[in-house]
Amino acid sequence: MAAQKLPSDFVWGYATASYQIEGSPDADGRLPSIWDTFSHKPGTTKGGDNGDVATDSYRRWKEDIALLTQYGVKAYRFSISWSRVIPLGGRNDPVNEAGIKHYRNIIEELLKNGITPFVTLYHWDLPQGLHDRYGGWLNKEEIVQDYVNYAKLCFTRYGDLVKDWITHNEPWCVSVLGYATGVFAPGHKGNKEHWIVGHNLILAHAYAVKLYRDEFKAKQGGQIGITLDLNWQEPWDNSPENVAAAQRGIDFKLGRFADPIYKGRYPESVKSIVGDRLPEFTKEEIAVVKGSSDFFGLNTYTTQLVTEGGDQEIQGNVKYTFTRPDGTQLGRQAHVPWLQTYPPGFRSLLNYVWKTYSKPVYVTENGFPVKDEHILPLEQVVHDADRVEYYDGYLNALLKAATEDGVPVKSYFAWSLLDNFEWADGYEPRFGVTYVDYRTQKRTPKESAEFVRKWFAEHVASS
Ligand code: GBH
Repeated sequence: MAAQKLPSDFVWGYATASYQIEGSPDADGRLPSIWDTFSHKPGTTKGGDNGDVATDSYRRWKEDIALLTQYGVKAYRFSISWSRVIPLGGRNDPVNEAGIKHYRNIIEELLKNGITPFVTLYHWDLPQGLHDRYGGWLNKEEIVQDYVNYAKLCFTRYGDLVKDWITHNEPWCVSVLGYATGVFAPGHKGNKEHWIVGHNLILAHAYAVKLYRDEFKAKQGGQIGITLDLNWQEPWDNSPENVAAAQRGIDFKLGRFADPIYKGRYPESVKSIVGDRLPEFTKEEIAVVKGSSDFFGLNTYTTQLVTEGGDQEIQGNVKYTFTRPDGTQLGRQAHVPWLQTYPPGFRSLLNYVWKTYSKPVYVTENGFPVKDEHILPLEQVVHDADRVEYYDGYLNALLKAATEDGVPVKSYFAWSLLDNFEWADGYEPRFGVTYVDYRTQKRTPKESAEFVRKWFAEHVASS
């Protein structure tokens, strides 16, 4: 029997995000986003790094698309910098034609090369103007209208060519890391604001989807959804407390966004712990929120072993570890402390998402930063065996979920096309299948790029 394959319409490629690759923060009328402000504040990022230059992709975008072509991809997921197309951000602020043209050029060049654009509207770079004017994501009345206005501009200007839209990337990171732990922009801390921000992100998403469905979908024929993040949470052992803890951990990380969007309500475990700090949806709002995603966009990198206990409300009062009961580690350690390679967890997660939310699953990010890659000589960096091992494991887990378990997985976007600005961790962790020399901006493919190309050539059925 021939090996099982993914269907011929399976979509694969690489993902990036505007602030992590573009640089040129002042070019052609762009104004600052909250990430410009945050990363320029001392003590916020490793080594004081910021996105001022990044991979210089605002200027080198054609070179980047040539890499995508060389890597044989079918699709490319990138995000639009809101601050380039509406520099001050708001519905009564001027739109910036130069910024609009930039993404139009990229979209046209992708299509010319047979690459399908998957466009993320919001990958964390809120125009600073909106944060200053009314508190940004904290202000429901204003931010929902301004976000919908921004989305409308994108649908209007690009929707003839773009058929796959993602409203938000990882609202958990925006709310929890931005407003609870404060390690991401805008750097707020506390246990109340992040529930408000998360709630407003859901509403902004839902009203943008409603607009797309009411005014664009029939004519443009595309789809629109949201990307949520979850690293699989596996009970540390099969004790009932730890099994329950893992589910509660999943509710706090994923369910707090996915349950309203796919089922029309917050999880009970979240409601009972958070109480009246959790905002409520009105009847009209929840009617818009429920069912507001055509697919399930999923970013995932690793698996955590979960035990009951701890006082971290943001993670549902559970504890995470990579150390198994027998003292061994779950998998290979990446450069970042939060990531170990564990393909079976990916397969479990894909099954969980499909079983729980019954939507086709688009994997929109998955990848691995090799330990110490930033200090290795280039001759060694290009032999990125640990990254190849990771993709080999995760892609075969996806294949099994799709062909043996029957999960309708529709896409796989590896993170990332290039090494890039890894937020608060600066330029040290390198997630790219392409090495970037940050002094010269020279791009060099690593072996993983060829591995991924070949894997899909062999595992997607020909049409
Ligand atoms: C994704 O975030 C992002 O979408 C992408 O931009 C990013 O470059 C990529 O993954 C790789 O990280 O403060 O304890 O949460 C993944 C979520 C958020 C996981 C930050 C690690 C840092 C540790 N990441 N988090 S913590």
